[in-house]
Amino acid sequence: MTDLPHPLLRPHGKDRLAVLGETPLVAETPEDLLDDETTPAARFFIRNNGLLPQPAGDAESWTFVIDGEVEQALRLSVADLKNRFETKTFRMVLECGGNGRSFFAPQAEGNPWTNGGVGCAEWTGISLADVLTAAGLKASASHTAHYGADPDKHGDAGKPSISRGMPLAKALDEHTLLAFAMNGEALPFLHGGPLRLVVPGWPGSLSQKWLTRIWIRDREHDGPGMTGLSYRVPVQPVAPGEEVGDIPSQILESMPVRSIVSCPADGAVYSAGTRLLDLRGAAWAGDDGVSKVEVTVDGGATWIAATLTPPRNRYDWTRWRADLPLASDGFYEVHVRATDTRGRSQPFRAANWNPNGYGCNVMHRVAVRVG
Ligand SMILES: Nc1nc2c(c(=O)[nH]1)N[C@H]1C(S)=C(S)[C@@H](COP(=O)(O)O)O[C@H]1N2
Ligand SMILES: [Mo]
Repeated sequence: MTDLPHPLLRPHGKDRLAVLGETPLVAETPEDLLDDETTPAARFFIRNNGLLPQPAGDAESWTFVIDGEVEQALRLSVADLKNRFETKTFRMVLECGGNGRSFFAPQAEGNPWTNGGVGCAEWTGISLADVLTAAGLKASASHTAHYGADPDKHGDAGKPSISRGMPLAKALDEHTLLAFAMNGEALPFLHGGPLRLVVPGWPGSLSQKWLTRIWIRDREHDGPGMTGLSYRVPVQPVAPGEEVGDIPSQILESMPVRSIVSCPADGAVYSAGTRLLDLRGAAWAGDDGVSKVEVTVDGGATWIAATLTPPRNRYDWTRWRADLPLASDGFYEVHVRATDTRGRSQPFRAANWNPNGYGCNVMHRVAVRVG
């Protein structure tokens, strides 16, 4: 890891993210760059499945349609959204469904995310629910299907790079936003500006960027990213590396509980005689809340409870800090684990291996040296 941003990221004003793929452009945020309470756009991870679309000339006149199982199809511009609906701002976690994938053994298919396919930004926009109400849902409406302006990875503008969808219940959650601003600024192009969906707590792939269409369907959507092994996990545990063959699979919905240490960075060195470490980080848990965060320096023999900052709103992450007393100089391995409001925590070793490597929430580890 160098200190300079990657040449492909510099034009977008990005900090030193780790590039996992150049075409499509994919980059994750090192854990120690997730030390801000609100992740700045410059430090927010990037995940593209296709090429970048043409940037919009005028953001206010960007339009998208809502059609399908609605009483009245609507075509709305960003200006229409701002004028006709109530604007809301929530700070919410967006996390790639494959975050943590690189910790699976054997290596699962796909981008080798460590812990940095995640960020927590303030998103401003309109509740999708309000626009669906304006269009009027037919009794047959059951799922959404999302489309964006980006061409697929071969440059074919006729083929969606990705097109996912969700059950109506998730679409009607007021936190599911049609977002046009991030951290108080117009939504950056790289993050889907002028308009994107933000579907917090579920795989980031639902949060369609450069949004052009929401098709309301009478069944689960079957676009690219919905079928085969995409965003699906086997309904029963499989052996690591096993061919899943005919084992049925289910779509990944709420993301599992996860936590990171954002300070110190892995490999940090403290001066001899340091007897107290100030540890801090973040924790989040899909649709659920975080009930506790704990750290250990003895491989789990003893745990120290962290102090939590309450989230601002549902889907916000929980920032934590912990004072770690040290008996002597030496080498310390810190592991952090969070527990969600349903009592589920994180494993020391990646569990629930699946072919495309979703939902790995193994504990984050940082090693530090004192003296
Ligand atoms: N149009 C479009 N939207 C998209 C994608 C994409 O490739 N094209 N990638 C999805 C995935 S897999 C993720 S994890 C998030 C990443 O959002 P970000 O790049 O703003 O971090 O966008 C989602 N929305
Ligand atoms: Mo993703």
